[in-house]
Amino acid sequence: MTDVEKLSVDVATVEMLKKAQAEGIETIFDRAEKMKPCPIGAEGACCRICSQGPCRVPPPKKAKEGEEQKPQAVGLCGATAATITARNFARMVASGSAAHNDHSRGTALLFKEVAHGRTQGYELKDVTKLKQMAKDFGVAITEGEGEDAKPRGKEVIAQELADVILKEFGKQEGELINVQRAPKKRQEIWRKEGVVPRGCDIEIVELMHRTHMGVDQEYQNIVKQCTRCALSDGWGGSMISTDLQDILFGTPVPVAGEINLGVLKEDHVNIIIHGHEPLLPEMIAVAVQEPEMISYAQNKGAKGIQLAGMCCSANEILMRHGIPCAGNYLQQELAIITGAVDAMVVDVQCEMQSLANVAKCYHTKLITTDKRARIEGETMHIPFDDHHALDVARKVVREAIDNFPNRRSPVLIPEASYPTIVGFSYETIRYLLGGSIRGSYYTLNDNIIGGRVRGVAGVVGCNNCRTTHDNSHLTMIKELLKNDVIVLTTGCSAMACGKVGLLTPEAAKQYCGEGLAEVLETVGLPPVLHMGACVDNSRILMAATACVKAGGLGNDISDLPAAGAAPEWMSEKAISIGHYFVTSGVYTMFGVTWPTTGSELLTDHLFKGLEETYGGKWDFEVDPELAAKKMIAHIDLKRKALGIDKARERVLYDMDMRRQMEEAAHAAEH
Ligand code: XCC
Repeated sequence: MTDVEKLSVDVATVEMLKKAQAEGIETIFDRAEKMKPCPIGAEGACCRICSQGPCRVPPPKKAKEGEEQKPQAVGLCGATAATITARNFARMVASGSAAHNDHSRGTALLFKEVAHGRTQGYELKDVTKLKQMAKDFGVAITEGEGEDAKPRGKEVIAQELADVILKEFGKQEGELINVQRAPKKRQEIWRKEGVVPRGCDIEIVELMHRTHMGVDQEYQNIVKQCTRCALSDGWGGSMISTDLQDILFGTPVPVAGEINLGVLKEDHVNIIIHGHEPLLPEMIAVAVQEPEMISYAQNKGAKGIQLAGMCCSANEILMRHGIPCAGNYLQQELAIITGAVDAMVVDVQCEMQSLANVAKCYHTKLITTDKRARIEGETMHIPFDDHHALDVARKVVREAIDNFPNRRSPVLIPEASYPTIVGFSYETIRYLLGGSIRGSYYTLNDNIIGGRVRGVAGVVGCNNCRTTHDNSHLTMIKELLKNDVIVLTTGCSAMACGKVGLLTPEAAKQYCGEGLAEVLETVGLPPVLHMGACVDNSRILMAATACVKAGGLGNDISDLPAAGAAPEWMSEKAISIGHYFVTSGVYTMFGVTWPTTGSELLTDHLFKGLEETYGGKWDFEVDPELAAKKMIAHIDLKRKALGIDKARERVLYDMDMRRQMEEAAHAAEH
């Protein structure tokens, strides 16, 4: 029997795994034990893009002394390991970008309907951001110019903006408009390399075409199209969806929340929303607060309705409304195993198919809501419809309430949950650092230059059942904080942090080096800033750009003392995200496993070659502490290149230490 204590560092997860074991419920952790990953596929060295294979081309065993080294095999068509692994890597980028860009298209279509007043329940909430975005996209916010200019109505601006934005998806030539937000030097690099994305869709289609049998067979050229495609995600689809969601649902500001399975309530109707798109969750959040709905729940014997999130849908409603988060990716089955979840409502991405089986063992209704994402088995489908979104939300909530009396197995909700402060949009960080009038990232830069803050790290991404749940995130982040590196986070990593209290201002003193703690305590910020969901990694790009523009730290993202990481990544989206960070100039560290080890050539190109062009590069390290140390070493290299390495030495020695050093020097002289 598996020792469940070793599977996760999260107490709630371990408690639920024990319950699962006692009740004979199989989870992803059990399946991971039974099924080992295919070693050839794991290296990216299996080609199955035509029916003559699959061809396997793993690196040959090292020859013994005196024996001749066998060459690495090629596929039946002659495709080399470099081409095969590059194609596999590329298809991960394509799928990951597709997930974000399609999410974004959905948001843009909703935005258009809201602008025309054809939806139910939605409104244009953040008009300041609407106007800012309109300016960026060349949409006039006034009628006429100069002194005679009259303001245009928000609906008119939004209607025009929606049309411009929707064109970004199908654009065939030119450049994605958001590319202009990047530092000038970065734009020049992209243009020189010919990797500026033309549209959100075309880059994905072209990448799929190029990786078809017998098309692009030069790994560097395939990676080049990966770059265009990934940039169409980060600076395209993801950034557009973040901005539009802010306009529709409000730009996040710091709000208190709570994270972990302990947020579920035994005497309440518990509804979990799980997935990525906040469109329906926003309406469910409204429906559960309606007095008729609450009294309907009370009529069924519940004290009220508890809404909680899971995965990135959770991040979306947590940071905008403070709605509690039940957990991250590896906790989805476990939430149902509490026996207290009356409905789990899913949209798209990261929903395990096994949920249907687990739900069947309890009373939980598994409700799919997106036409693109149905789950086989005893599930219910209530399709999202933006024209009647609130009615759909009410229907979902009523299903959950009706299911409350059907609870059968003993309910066990772990006590664990932790208060958090979340909602650090890029705008909020600017405001908190610089005040409302002089809002600027310069304060952060100033502290980096002065050495109190050593650098910035974005630690993001998934959980992965091939490594101890949450452990790599937390080990890496604690090591960074100890070394005065402030951490920005999104996705499941953010939740791992929340569960142990890293998202509270009080954590600064406990976990940070002296310099960072001092800065954070002055401004009252937590040491790890929760910036949102997967698509909100675009907020990190904007924050990095703002640092560059604030001055003093070079003139491109690649000059910043910064690094990125996804220590427990598992989804294809993570590869797309990683690749747009690398080619935006960031040193990016991944953990658990690396999908191109089947080709040394390709791996070298990603880990070393790209740096010459983009100033950023991929890296891979399983040990999270060592990975953090490598990130810190990279940050120090950048500090040195900026000529600010000495400042840090000065800060690190306080008066006492300096006196001792002087005394020691004096003693040595005599
Ligand atoms: Fe999914 Fe976004 Fe990964 Fe978590 S972090 S496992 S993608 S929910 Ni983006």
